[in-house]
Amino acid sequence: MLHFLKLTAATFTFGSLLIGIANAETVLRSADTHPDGYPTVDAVKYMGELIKERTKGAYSVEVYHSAQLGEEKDTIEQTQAGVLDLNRVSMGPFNGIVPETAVPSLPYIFRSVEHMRHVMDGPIGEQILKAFEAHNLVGLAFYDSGARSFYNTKKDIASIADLKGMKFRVIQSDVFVDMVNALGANATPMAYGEVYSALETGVIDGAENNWPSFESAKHFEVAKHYTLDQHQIVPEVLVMSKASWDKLSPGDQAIVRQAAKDSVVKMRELWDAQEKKSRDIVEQAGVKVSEIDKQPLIDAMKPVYEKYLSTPELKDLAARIQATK
Ligand code: GTR
Repeated sequence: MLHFLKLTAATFTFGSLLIGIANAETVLRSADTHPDGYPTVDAVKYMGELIKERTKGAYSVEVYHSAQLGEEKDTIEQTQAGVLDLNRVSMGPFNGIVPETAVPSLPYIFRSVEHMRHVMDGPIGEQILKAFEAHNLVGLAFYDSGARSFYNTKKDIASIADLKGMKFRVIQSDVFVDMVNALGANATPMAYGEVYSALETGVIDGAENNWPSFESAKHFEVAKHYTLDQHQIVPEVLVMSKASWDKLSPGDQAIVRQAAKDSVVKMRELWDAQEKKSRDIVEQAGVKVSEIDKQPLIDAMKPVYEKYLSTPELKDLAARIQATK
């Protein structure tokens, strides 16, 4: 009785606290390779706040940034195995797992970041998110990653011929490997966390990425030549482990899905600002940016398209992306 009275008093006095105790909070663990403050990290944190608010404290999200839980290939496996609840990664490392992700990863498939946003926000994006389900994952949302371009420690690159024989690190994906090799350069697939020292020691001549990654991973300290070839506009993806998803009630699943979608809007604001900031930082640090005629690079991608658009379904997906205004 006394206990009951105490509890009742606590309900009045510490109502919100009691809700927290009654609905013991479940913390969803999320991985990201980028440092704290990077747009993807902040967007997932923002999603976590929305989830916490909308589930009345039953669920929250903890982002393990800076590759604390491992490199992307490892965290993908952990998410598939249900060891990790959420994961924000590039689509690149998914290319060998979810064949549909190879299509938006194809070089020059998107005409611009606006085109990519439009495609991924529509039915094509939904179709690709759904494709993760066959691989023990639930696709929640796509984030931005701007355009990826080559950078190197050796020289300014003014034409496709200058790329010949150069060694570039790429994401651990055959699409990326084939792209670099089709340009006459040599691809070295490697985990993101190893790139800085590989550039510094000369194991590779260069790598390729967007402005915020080039800047935040400090690659610009060693690679002073950036070529604006913008070969890929590969979206980032936020996935949930199917095992973690199945533990949620249908109502909470809807909350998580919506919070992920809402975080996309926030992410894009953060992204647009970060791209400008990062480009300024690297240019001020002495990085030389050069333009290049993209057409020869686009032409060189024909065999890569043929290889990855290997089924009528994948061909159709590519055609629908290209036909989207
Ligand atoms: C970044 C992307 C990361 C990671 C990295 C890489 O643009 O945001 O998730 O994939 O590229 O090149 O490994």
